[in-house]
Amino acid sequence: MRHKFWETQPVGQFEDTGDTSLPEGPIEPPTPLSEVKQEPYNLPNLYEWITCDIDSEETCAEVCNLLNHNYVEDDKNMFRFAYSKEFLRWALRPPGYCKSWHIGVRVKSSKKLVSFIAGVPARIRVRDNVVAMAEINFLCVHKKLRSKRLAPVMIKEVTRRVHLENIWQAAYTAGVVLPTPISSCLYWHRSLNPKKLIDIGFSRLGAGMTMSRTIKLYKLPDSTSTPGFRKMELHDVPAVTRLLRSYLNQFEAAPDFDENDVEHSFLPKENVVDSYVVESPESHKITDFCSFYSLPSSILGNQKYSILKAAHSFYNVATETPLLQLMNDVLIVAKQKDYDEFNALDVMQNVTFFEELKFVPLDGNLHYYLYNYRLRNALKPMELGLVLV
Ligand code: NHW
Ligand code: MG
Repeated sequence: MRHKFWETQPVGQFEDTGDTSLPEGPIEPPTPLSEVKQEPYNLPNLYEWITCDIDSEETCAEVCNLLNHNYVEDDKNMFRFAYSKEFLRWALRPPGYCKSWHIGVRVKSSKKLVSFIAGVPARIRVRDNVVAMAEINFLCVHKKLRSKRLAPVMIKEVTRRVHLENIWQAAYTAGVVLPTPISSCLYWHRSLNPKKLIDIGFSRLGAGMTMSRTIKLYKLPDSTSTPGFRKMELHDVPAVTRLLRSYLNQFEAAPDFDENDVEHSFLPKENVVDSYVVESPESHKITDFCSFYSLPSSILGNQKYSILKAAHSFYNVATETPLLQLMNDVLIVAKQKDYDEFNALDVMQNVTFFEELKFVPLDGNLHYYLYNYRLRNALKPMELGLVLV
């Protein structure tokens, strides 16, 4: 398949796959800042660029509204991601975030928001190198403007604005195959509320299973089992940062978190992100950590239910508690918080608990990409220590 846009970009090209003579690292060197294009790319005449002020209640609601009607759907168009304003604010304002990387396109006459793309800064270690990157997310073009080559303009504009901050690499994920994934991962899913999931057509009764046997199969204990398992608090930030840094070291690509990042990304926020630690009852040391973020979907065209509450596994570190037991406790708290399902990618050590904890694979991959950074060969999901929201 030809990729008229992506073939022009500094990304791994399909024909170079397996060419071990090419070096790892940046594909193109940085351009002198004075040579970075100063004006925005051209848009068709009816449209204009805006920088979206996510602090503004009104603008944040507009972005949410665009995404909630036009963002990612499943392949049968039964569900569509439904981001909350609180979630967007959290995802788009990490330490050091850049307002100019929150980019919208409006219709000049009506001021209607019709497209969005966002970047946030992140330090990502790839093998031995910590690289300043942008994480790109929330690329969305209104359904009525699809297939008109607006997406490449959005991507070029965010690239330009990232370059203006002297950053030359980016990381992103997508369900579609583009040149060229650094890794291709699978989502696994664990039913928490099987009756609802079956009622809305998300899952089906297994062969020879009744509803009551299914409910029994997925039943979880009422309370967690690990002594010292509790919600993460502000004073845990240094200990959690140490746990994460030493754990993530083993992966080929992973974020380089500092305490500011950890406070922002993991301190619990109602309906956005939840994190738990295990504090040893004897030594009071923080020995284990686990977290998930909240990403509901709208259920399209169902009379009885409108929202599917999904928890997504984020980062987990087990040093004393077995990972399986820690994740079982996470499932228990997710169930207590009324989530309908729990999702996890097959990254890091997640495959070690999937079967035992009754996860099943979903169809469709999530592909990881780097912009302007070549890897000699694709990574196995278990070599990847990176989860983007
Ligand atoms: S993935 C979620 C993307 N969003 C959705 O799926 C929402 C629903 N879909 C849409 O809104 C997470 C549209 O279908 C979109 C495409 C906007 C997806 N990534 O305008 P045209 C992210 O947000 C290429 C990258 O006609 P359209 C990550 C496609 O291959 N490229 O299509 C975002 C083709 O190029 P090709 C994608 O359907 C990462 C061209 O766009 C893509 O009206 C962005 C067609 O454009 C995707 N998900 O709009 C990259 N989907 O070469 C960041 C399609 O094949 C790179 N395309 O001809 C780094 C930048 C920063 C660098 C800094 C140094
Ligand atoms: Mg288009």
